[in-house]
Amino acid sequence: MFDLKTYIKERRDAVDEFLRQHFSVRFQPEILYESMTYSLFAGGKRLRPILAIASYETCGGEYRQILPQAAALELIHTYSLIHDDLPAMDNDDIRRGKPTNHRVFGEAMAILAGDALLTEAFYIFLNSEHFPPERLIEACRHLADAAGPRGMVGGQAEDILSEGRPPEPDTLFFIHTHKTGALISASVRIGAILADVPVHLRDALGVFGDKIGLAFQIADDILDVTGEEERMGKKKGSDQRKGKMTYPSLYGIDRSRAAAEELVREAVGALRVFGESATPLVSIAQYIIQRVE
Ligand code: GRG
Repeated sequence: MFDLKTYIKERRDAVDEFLRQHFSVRFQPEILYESMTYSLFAGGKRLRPILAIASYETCGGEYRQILPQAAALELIHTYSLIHDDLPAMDNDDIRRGKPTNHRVFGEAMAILAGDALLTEAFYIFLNSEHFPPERLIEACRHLADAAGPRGMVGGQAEDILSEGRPPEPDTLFFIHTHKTGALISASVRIGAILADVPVHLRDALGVFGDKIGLAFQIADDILDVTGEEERMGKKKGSDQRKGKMTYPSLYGIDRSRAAAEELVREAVGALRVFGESATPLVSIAQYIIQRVE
């Protein structure tokens, strides 16, 4: 019987071990190193690396081979959280249950820690001998596209521009699919690209990634209204305080929940072609809408 908890723990430990190994070599200035590793090892779920690994395994790969690329995704995610918490953006004091990076290291160092995590991610991603260069470049191009202006940064920009405006379906969809969905979807796609599966299988995983990316952010919107602060490691109600466009603000909690569930059903449907080998991805998709943190 497949056990999601054990599956996640094993892969999460492997990603953490890779990251610890990589950051065992300290660098100067010491404070930059401390600032980067403070947020990186603050207790994130490692969802994006685990998705890349699960996608790669669904395509028949051995997960240790993709650890550098999976770890790189976590660096990009962590950079985005550090910058998102800055006073000029969401101005948050608590993240992952701890004071935010700029509250500990100051704004300048938090900005630089984010910049450094973003660039180091590409160093780690490409500094791997397991995959043929052309495959690695294709996956890396995909990652850059998802993290940059046509992906996460574009979504974050629209999120900030939309603060205080009445919620509106197209803008809300744009924000969620770009700000959060793009990197989640890219994590799944990168697993498929590196495993070098035929286009129809890649496309199936692409559909899965797009749908769970949006479902994840809808679940996050719902948690911001209904979640337990202690388990989430942050204050709830912040979306409403900041006048953010969210699914609950436009559709209410029940319709938002139904939308997330429908997206996960469609996502799981797209994986039928893989049969049993997609079991971990299917379980992760279901966990995404049931999670409490
Ligand atoms: C600053 C360029 C830039 C982008 C920021 C990801 C993002 C874009 C903002 C984060 C704002 C936010 C809290 C969004 C909600 C969904 C989300 C991405 C939550 C954090 O991801 P988890 O739950 O966090 O995977 P952990 O801590 O487990 O890694």
